[in-house]
Amino acid sequence: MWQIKAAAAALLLAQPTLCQLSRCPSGEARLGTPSGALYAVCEEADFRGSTVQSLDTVATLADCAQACERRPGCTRAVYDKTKSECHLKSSCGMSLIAAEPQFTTIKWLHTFEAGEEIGSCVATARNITSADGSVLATCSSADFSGSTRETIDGVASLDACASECGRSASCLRAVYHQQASQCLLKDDSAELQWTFQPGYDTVQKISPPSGPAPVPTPPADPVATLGRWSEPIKFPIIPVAAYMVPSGPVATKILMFSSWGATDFGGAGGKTQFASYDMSTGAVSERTVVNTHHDMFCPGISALGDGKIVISGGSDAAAVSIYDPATDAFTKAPDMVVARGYQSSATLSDGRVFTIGGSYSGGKGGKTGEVYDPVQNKWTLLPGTDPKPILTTDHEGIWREDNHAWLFGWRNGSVFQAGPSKAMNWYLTDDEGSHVPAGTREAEMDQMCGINVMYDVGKILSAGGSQDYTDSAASSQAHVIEIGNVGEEATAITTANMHFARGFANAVVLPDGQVIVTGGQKKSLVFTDTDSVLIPEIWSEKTNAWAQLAPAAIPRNYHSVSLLLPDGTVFVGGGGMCYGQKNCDRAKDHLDGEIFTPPYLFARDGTPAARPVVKSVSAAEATVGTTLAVDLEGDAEGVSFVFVRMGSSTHSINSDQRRVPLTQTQQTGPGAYSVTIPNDSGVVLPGPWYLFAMSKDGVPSIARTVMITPS
Ligand SMILES: *[C@@H]1O[C@H](CO)[C@@H](O)[C@H](O)[C@H]1NC(C)=O
Ligand SMILES: *[C@@H]1O[C@H](CO)[C@@H](O)[C@H](O)[C@H]1NC(C)=O
Ligand SMILES: *[C@@H]1O[C@H](CO)[C@@H](O)[C@H](O)[C@H]1NC(C)=O
Ligand SMILES: [Cu+2]
Repeated sequence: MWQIKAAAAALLLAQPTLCQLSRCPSGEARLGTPSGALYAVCEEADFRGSTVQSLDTVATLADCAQACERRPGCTRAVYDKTKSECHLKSSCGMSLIAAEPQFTTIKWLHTFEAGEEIGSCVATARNITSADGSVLATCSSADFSGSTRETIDGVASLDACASECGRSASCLRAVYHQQASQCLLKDDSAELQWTFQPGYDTVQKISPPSGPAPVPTPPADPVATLGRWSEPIKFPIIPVAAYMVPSGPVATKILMFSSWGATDFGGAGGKTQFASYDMSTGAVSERTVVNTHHDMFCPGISALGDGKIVISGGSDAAAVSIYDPATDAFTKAPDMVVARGYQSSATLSDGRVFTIGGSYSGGKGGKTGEVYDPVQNKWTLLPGTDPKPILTTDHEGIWREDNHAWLFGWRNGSVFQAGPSKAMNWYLTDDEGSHVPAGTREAEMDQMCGINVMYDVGKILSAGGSQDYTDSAASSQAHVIEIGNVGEEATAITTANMHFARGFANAVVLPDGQVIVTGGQKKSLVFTDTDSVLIPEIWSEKTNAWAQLAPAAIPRNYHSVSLLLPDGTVFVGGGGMCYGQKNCDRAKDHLDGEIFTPPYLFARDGTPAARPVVKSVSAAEATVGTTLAVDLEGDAEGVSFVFVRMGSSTHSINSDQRRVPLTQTQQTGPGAYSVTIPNDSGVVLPGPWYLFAMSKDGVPSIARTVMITPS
């Protein structure tokens, strides 16, 4: 017996070290292709996970990158230089591991468009020593946009253009235009912009160094503009829904759930598979919640003023479960008056929870609103909250038309419904309840499963979605919706379109007010990964524009989630759950997540940005209108503060998150601030909030948890 064990142990020891890596140990290098695709390169590493295509006689790593670029959906590959093989990897079940020296991994980072500014050479770079002895660095597929001092015609090659610049003492930079055989000696101006431009090559004199430094600002590391993704994190279930566990002083745990099965749903299963992820330790655990007899697939989720989470309806359509973060336990609440699935719910200014719609489950049509009062532990139907005004038009009918309303709790117990219907409405929850039209979003279509988030007080960004729930081309349209007094018309103004149409995408508001949209597909088609958009986009009110970020590794479409984490990063996970569907393809089940570190957490050179550090907050619980004393490390001048409500996410709905800048702030000493919470429970809703300190450069601290109790 002992001998067998020893033999097994020896065998294990003999395995090559396959240790999983969270990032490249040797430091990532960059590799660009002539058509503008930029890859991160890691030496002596491999991707564990299935290979979708192996190519042999691939001469160089650059050829391997181009092979990946040509294959739709390829974002990662491994090059084996001893065998000259290129292995294109599938996006499922990948992890970065240490490997023998002959293996090199490449990971797609970005594809530059013509005219887009570059911080380092994307395609081939080499050094040329010109006839007069000066050394010039060349970069292909690049241009310096900016004024030209002299145009020399009839120049046969890039090398000849380099010689022209080399022998002119005043030339620091030049551009070679291949088609026109022209060498353009550029003005020595700091305004020159280095851009990606096929058909052009640039030269820059690097010696003798003459005059001012050739490049006006040091090149930015791509992570400083694109952000960076973690390696995928595996879970025992598909995170179809997820929420932050409100705990203090800093939240560390995400709870996520699927249905009665880890990857399977159908019928009323009477239980739910949960998993948790602890960010502080990386620990993943698994549990089955049976005591509430509730299959929580497709529910409404809302946080209460004491941090408990109300999960209502879904596959067991009348059932309600309440999660208590203090005990990590679930209890059964009374059934809803109306059974529902795919309704959404919103916390109200007085601490109650409103829900409406949800014909997917528990019978079709007539899904009038109702409220849950946590004090009385009771649901009350509001007969005056007719769901008809929120209906979309869907080729599958009412079953889909009252799903996933975009609900925002507001002043005086009201709820603003911003979509997905073009019609917007106010729902009032006093007495029998009532509703008031709030205007129309001028949109090309209803935006079912579009994103919607209150990124500032009374300001909502919405985007994407599709006319019909499924089998429907998605929209790239985006709106800024502003609300004021309860019952008044809202204004909805179109902002820039996203670069990609997206159905089933997710959105997170960052503490600086920018919104990151991840995932989604160009045509909404449930349980598929066709036309997936791997590239996230970030929107800012200041620029009114969207910028593309580093692509994720894994498609995140129907049944995916996103959450803002207390360290200012973004958790994205899930997608799939096709059990029982026609042509169910299990390759589309994503039992994993990824964490995105946005550009604001990087300095220009790619190192971590300096964050303010919160040492203490005077209270872990507060009511609106009160003042918190916040102590920061060091002198910490010019710091501002912001509240972001902790999120819950499923089916592109996150009615818990919202951002409120804390403008009544005073510095009271070195690193000491007094921060007053706006005295408005319709804005600062009851429930768990992240308190972020923001440096004057816009870098967030790690957030402290502050529970806003109903006043
Ligand atoms: C060109 O020369 C510079 C300065 O010696 C060096 O840093 C750089 O790596 C060289 N580039 C290439 C592509 O060889
Ligand atoms: C709140 O709503 C009730 C009923 O609609 C109304 O009577 C009351 O004046 C409102 N209060 C405020 C502060 O708007
Ligand atoms: C907040 O406003 C309410 C009335 O709207 C008022 O009664 C209360 O005193 C205010 N609280 C603070 C701290 O200003
Ligand atoms: Cu669903």
